[in-house]
Amino acid sequence: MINSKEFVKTLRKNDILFASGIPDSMTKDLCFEIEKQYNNNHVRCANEGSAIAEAIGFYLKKKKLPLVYMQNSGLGNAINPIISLAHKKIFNIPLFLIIGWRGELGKDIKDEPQHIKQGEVTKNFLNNLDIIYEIIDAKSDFKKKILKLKKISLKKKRIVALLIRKNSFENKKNYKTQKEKLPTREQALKCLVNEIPKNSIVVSTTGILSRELHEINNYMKKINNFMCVGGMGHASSIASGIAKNTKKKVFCFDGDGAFTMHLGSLTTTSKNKNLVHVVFNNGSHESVGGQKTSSNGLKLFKIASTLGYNYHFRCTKIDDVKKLIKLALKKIKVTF
Ligand SMILES: Cc1ncc(C[n+]2csc(CCOP(=O)(O)OP(=O)(O)O)c2C)c(N)n1
Repeated sequence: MINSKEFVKTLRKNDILFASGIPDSMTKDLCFEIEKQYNNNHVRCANEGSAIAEAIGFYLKKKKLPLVYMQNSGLGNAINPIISLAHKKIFNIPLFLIIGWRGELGKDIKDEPQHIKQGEVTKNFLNNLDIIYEIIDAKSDFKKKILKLKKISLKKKRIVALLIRKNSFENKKNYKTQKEKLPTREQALKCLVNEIPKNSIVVSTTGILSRELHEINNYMKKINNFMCVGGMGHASSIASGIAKNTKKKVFCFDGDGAFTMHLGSLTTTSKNKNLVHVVFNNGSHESVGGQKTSSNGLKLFKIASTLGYNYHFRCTKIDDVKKLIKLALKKIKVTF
């Protein structure tokens, strides 16, 4: 397996001195190492499109090759600035991408349904985008591949990528970013499910939250749940689409990373009087390793208020979760 420290050192030795991205579970150790070694030259982004844009900005000013890391599910967000800006037929901006290849199926490799189609089309995506790529696995000579791609990228001003297979990197560390002593997400979920009416519609976010909620609902048999297993950041808009077509209260259980990913959509979700939007703010992308979110430290309820939510509360204790969800159930305006 590849040692992340060595890998990032190699990137830096190759004069790749800026990094931006969104973390991925397959490369979690690598993502932490990038944060550590790039330090002030690393930007935690809201979504993969912004990560590409930050890198474009870096290149415009420094004329040096930037690094952008993401999971292949993030390619959807990244494609717009890639194909409409950085591509060789427009501004010809060299970028070095690292892409975690979820959904690559093989003899011994399985993955979740939301990754399968994406995994199948990832190589075609890269080909169609004219991105020159190399595949990395646990045994790859990564130093050679990084050097080769760097040379091509700078010489031809091309976007290049390393497509990372499952189990290529050592993923050894168990990180915790949460400072406050908060209840667990599972405790808070149980409390919410307990308090809301039977058959409530709940749209839940991408990652472990949906899995936990699914398990809770398996024995409580209480809610009508749509799990937004892919399309990270769109759970609240799906809830909004449902809320417009029912008089019942509709709940969205969101993560802070997902909430931040398409934050602008709050300007439309906040227009539903019957929406109750709950964000589990652990300051991190916990489902993929616990890397800090770009919104870490911000007061999300204030953002929600500015973007149109009439009632907005923050709570840190289970008793308050209980009190506030009871209150939210009585409100006839949009609640965060
Ligand atoms: C577009 C996209 N980018 C990245 C991912 C990988 N991913 C899955 S869950 C997750 C973290 C979500 O973080 P947050 O919303 O804060 O919830 P938490 O994991 O902390 O519960 C990420 C980055 C993805 N599924 N889709």
